[in-house]
Amino acid sequence: MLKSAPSEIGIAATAVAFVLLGLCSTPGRAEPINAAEATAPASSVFTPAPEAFSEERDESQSTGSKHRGIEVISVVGQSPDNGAEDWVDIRSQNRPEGDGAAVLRDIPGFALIRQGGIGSDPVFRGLGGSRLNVLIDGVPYAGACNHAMDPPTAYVNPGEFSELLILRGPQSVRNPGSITGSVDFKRSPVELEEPGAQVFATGAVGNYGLKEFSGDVAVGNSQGYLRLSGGRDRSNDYLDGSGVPVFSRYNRWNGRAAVGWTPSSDTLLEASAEFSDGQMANATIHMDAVSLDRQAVDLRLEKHNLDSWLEGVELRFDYITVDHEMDDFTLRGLETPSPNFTGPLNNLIMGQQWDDYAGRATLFFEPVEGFKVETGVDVRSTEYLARADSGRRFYAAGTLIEDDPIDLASVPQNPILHFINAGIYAEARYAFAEGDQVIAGVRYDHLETETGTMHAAGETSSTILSGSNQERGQNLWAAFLRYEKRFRDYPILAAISIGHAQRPHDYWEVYSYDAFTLNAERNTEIDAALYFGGESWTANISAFVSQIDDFIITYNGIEALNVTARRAGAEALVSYQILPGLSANAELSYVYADNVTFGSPLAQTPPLEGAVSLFYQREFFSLGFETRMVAAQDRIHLDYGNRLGVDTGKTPGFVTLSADANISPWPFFEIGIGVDNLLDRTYHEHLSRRASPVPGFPTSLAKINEPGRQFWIRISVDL
Ligand SMILES: [Cu+2]
Repeated sequence: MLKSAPSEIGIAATAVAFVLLGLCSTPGRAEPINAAEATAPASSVFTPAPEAFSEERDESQSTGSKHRGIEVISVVGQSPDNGAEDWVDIRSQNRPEGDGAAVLRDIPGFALIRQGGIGSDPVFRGLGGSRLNVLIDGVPYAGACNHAMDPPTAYVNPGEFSELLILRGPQSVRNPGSITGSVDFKRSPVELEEPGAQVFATGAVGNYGLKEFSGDVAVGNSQGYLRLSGGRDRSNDYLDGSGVPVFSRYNRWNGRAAVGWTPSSDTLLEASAEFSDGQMANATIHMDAVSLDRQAVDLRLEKHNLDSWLEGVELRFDYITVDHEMDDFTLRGLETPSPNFTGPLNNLIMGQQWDDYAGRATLFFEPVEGFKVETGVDVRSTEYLARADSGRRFYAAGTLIEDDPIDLASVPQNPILHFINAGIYAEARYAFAEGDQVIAGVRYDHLETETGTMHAAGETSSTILSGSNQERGQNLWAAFLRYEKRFRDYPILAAISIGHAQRPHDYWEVYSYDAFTLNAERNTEIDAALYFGGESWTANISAFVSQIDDFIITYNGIEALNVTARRAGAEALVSYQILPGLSANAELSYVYADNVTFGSPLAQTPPLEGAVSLFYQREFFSLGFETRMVAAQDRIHLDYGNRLGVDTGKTPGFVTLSADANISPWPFFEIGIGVDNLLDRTYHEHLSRRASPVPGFPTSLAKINEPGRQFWIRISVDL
């Protein structure tokens, strides 16, 4: 309907002109104000202060500005703690949620690698997998599938989480191996002074049979609570912009129960259990996820305000087990032989189990005012087991004469890999002048890797991997130093840091790429960030340069090797309040990366990307409009990549449009309607995985095309 190029260019040009008009008309209009006094108008997608964020949430949300569906929140006016940590309000996202990766997609610097309708791999500044630490409410997550069908974000049902903490680069040592940074999906704390309830529920429907529901209910009083949360999502196969179906159907559910005891306002003892499962069609390999059966237990004790010098103590224990199965017949159906067919038809099922035990103890000190220390120890045991079975049906002239059915349950689990990691760290921050602080940390980990007998191709081959039946101990270090300055006469917060982090081989590299002997990656990175919060203008700009020694790359899908990588890049988000209630936002992110060892571009680097959006809000009504512009990527290294994907060719650029409208007649209720890919463009992301043939689906696709035009409606209730 709206498929003609002129209309697309016209709309995009109007949006760009709108922003440029704003850029040109008010040079230097942002009159310097005292940073401490900058409140509501000082806005950015991110806020750097978690404590202030929770307490001042209502005020900071009233800025009336959104970018790509995420609430724009005051930054410079917040409390000076934790300056370079970025916080995002997940609950402000007024669109279908998908999983955790879909939340990250809208944040500058993040890209997704799609493999179907859900379960995309998040990538930050071109690096994903275990180079991006993903935590779910403080618990580090990995995944069970050796094809990475279940990245950590696949275990996030966004409706249950309220905030997202983003750390760029190796700027924290709370967790090991933060090569490109970390993200932590946080649940909202239960705060019930009087007997009562906290309720958040959301539901969305959309094209392609999309149905989502999630809820989070806590009942209790000042002494404790019971919290129940969970959700259910499903979708049929989507169509790309040309109407071609992409094998991408999924359904999944999760449920969690938590009991909390809060005998005082600074004490929390909580126990929780979570269950989830799902099925996901996968358009990138010859199998689909048919089971992702997870059970998780979390126990935590938090006690704060203990003493004048000992601020608090936190103890955590976590257990996660995932039983994953993937096969080539449940979702795509058994192959039907032609009437005269004679011969065998084979089927395959693979199972992988991931068992994770993690414990940590953290102490918080404030020996003198302005000097805060956090120190902790953590131990984590991660074990993988695998098995596979094949079935065979033999036909003579189209008639089944022999059937050897699949029976995975009768195949014993093979313990293939066991990691045990013990770490100790300390982070300290010293505020030596109003708003100025130095933050530093150091961390040491000892990792033991023990392998069993690992067979190639996920236990389907008799070939034994060279890394089998071995033991290896590695000592790994991380450290960083950051300086933050809040200017007194200008609403500016600036930060610069140098950091180092080391990451050993992960499960996927050891098992799928036989990379047991590879060296650990060592990233040394300089990061800079600048937040500006004027009356009309706000900006959030971050940049980095990095060298990664012994960076692990893959070749041709079977081999992995260490190289030297150099990267530099930046993300910028600029927002301008054109009129009361009307704001424009512009965003840009870029990474330039080289494989120094090969003298080539670093494979799997995302292209230059920008977005321009307009947001209008009047009383209980709001409208948003966005243009996303992605440049072509011709800096490739053919057949090289990482465990998530390889470069298969250059990718053209594209432009997509989306729009949404929201009505919130009462503060606790919101209904939104929207359309993504408004012009029904056919396109794929550069980091898309290679498409795999699926019976009954067009075989012409080389890469996984993104969904075509999709309408959606979403209702949310927050009591
Ligand atoms: Cu799998």
